[in-house]
Amino acid sequence: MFCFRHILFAAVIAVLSFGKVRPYCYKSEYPSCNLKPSIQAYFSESTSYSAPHLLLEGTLPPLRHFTLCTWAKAWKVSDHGSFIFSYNLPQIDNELLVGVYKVSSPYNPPYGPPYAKQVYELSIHVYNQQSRVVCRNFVVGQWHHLCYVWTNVLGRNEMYVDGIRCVESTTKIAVSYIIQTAGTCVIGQEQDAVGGGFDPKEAWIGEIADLHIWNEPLLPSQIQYMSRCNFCYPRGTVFNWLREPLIAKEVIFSATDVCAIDIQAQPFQEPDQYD
Ligand SMILES: [Ca+2]
Repeated sequence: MFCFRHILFAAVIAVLSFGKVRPYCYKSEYPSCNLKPSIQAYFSESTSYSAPHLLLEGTLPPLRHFTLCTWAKAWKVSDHGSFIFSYNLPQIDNELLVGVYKVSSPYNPPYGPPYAKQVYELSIHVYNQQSRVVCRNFVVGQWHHLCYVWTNVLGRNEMYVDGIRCVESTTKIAVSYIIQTAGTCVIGQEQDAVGGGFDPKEAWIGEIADLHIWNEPLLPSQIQYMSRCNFCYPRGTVFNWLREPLIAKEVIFSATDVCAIDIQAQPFQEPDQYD
């Protein structure tokens, strides 16, 4: 016959068992586990000045800080910049813009011998002020987890490839600025007008999956965690991939192979950043 003590004991056992089988989470306040990236968007090379792109129907709230993270595979990167996410206001070009640049000149690092491989830079614009930084583990034709972090506190910003911060110093931008709301978000093209003014030389050519934006600077440990495909991390607080209404023009959606391998069976290995 059950009594209160039996019920309490069963409840304790149930809680302990549940704790054992739950996937590992970065923090207990992030209960959204098993959110494996499922859909990727493919942006083909185009000579058109209007496509391909995703136009979001929503806007961003005012932002004193942000973190934008996405999985991205580039098939070609331009020395004009290949842009992933563009946010424009009628009166302000490049209110928030992130992308990747091909460095056209030979790269001489501040220490060590000249770098022989093709080098790429990640780039953030806020309020049309730009910060670029060399990220030596970025490679064309491979999936990478890219993160862009900016705060208006002294205009600090950081960029990450596969959970590793691009180590050279960045330019402080948009000190004390608050990114304005009521702008227009475009994925895969760089706006020079609201919702348009695209240039094919600045388009993203490749795949994008699981793009999220948070209204806070995430910690390096959180970013590294996300880059490891543990499928249990906070979703974007101000933009959540394919959860917002959008208009797609000449973009091909398909199931993604990002994080297709169970990372628990494939221990994470840091890319060799200094080879
Ligand atoms: Ca622009």
